[in-house]
Amino acid sequence: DPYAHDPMRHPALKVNSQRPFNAEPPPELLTENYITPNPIFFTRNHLPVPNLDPDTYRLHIVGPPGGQSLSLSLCDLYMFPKHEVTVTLQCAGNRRSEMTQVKEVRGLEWRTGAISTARWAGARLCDVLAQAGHQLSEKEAHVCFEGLDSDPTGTAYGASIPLARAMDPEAEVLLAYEMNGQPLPRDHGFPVRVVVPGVVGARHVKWLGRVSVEPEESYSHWQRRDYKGFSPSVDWDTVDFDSAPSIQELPIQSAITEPRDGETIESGEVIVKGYAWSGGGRAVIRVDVSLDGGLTWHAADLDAEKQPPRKAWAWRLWQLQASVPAGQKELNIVCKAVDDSYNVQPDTVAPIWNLRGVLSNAWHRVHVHVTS
Ligand code: MTE
Ligand code: MO
Repeated sequence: DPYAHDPMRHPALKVNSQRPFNAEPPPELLTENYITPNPIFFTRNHLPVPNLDPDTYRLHIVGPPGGQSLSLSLCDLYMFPKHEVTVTLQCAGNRRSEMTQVKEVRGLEWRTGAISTARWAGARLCDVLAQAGHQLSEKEAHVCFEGLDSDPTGTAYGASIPLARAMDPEAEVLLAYEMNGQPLPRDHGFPVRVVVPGVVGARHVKWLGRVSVEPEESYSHWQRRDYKGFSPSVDWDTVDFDSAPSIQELPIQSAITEPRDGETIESGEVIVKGYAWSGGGRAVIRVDVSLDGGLTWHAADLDAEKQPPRKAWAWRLWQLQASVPAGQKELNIVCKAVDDSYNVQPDTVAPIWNLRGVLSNAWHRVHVHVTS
């Protein structure tokens, strides 16, 4: 059993698949803290978790022609300036289960919890690439990452990002060795993972083994044959994966975490809670909440966390306190967020349905019963 040496997991996690391990925190735990505690941070593994020895671990950085390849130990990596940044990581498949309700899709049935936030620390990728002699001048280039997890044929998890993002110090791409002040937990990439602020989870390669600069995107399955969006009319017989760009920055997203769908609440007052986040460093400027299915709207209170302009890498938690008139039998609670480019979420799922169930960001709806 290649999964026999997987780590222990927190019992509160909702498991979507045991082997490989995929799990999300229950919604009310997810928004209890701005920073997600490591043990309940959602986990998305495609393969068994590798068991890596930090003393013999080496990160291979392929140098440019005429440059210098590097083989970095953990101690070598600690010698680079340590950079810290709070980043929300979201899987492209977050909220896929809502797409399944429209029509069958292929993928794990994530609810609203394939998203979490941590304070990451490590070396900046741009500093490490510069040390190897890489420069931004390489046109149309991509930085390819390979994990040390692999399938029975020896194929490793891989992904890539554009070199321009990797080399931009303001993009804050990290080779992270700490998560919330602790060494990375094994499920989250121990000892080193990539963190690409504002970009889909799939590019944040865990158990990082190799970094190279290439003229083309990574040839990995997950870069080329997965994590792409298509029209609702495209099916598995007609899909042409080469016709769509790989997902990098994610669209505006929000979801309600409390109350739960189907819950019974008391009349008088309701507190609605949730999260909102947008890709590419775009800040969330507003979250609208409706209690009547979208006829009328209230602006939710956003948390007071700082959102640096163009570098709003982390989510905003929000809440709305509203009165529920006596006699009201039910509430159709809806939320939708707006980012600082005034991007909005689509109102329904069907027009954004796609065969892989990615990019599911329609208005989130929760139905509750009211007792008096
Ligand atoms: N890196 C490796 N090496 N193997 C993987 O399976 N999964 C990716 C990414 N990096 C993956 C990986 C995907 S799809 C996501 S969403 C994130 O890791 C999840 O990171 P997490 O498990 O720390 O939440
Ligand atoms: Mo993912």
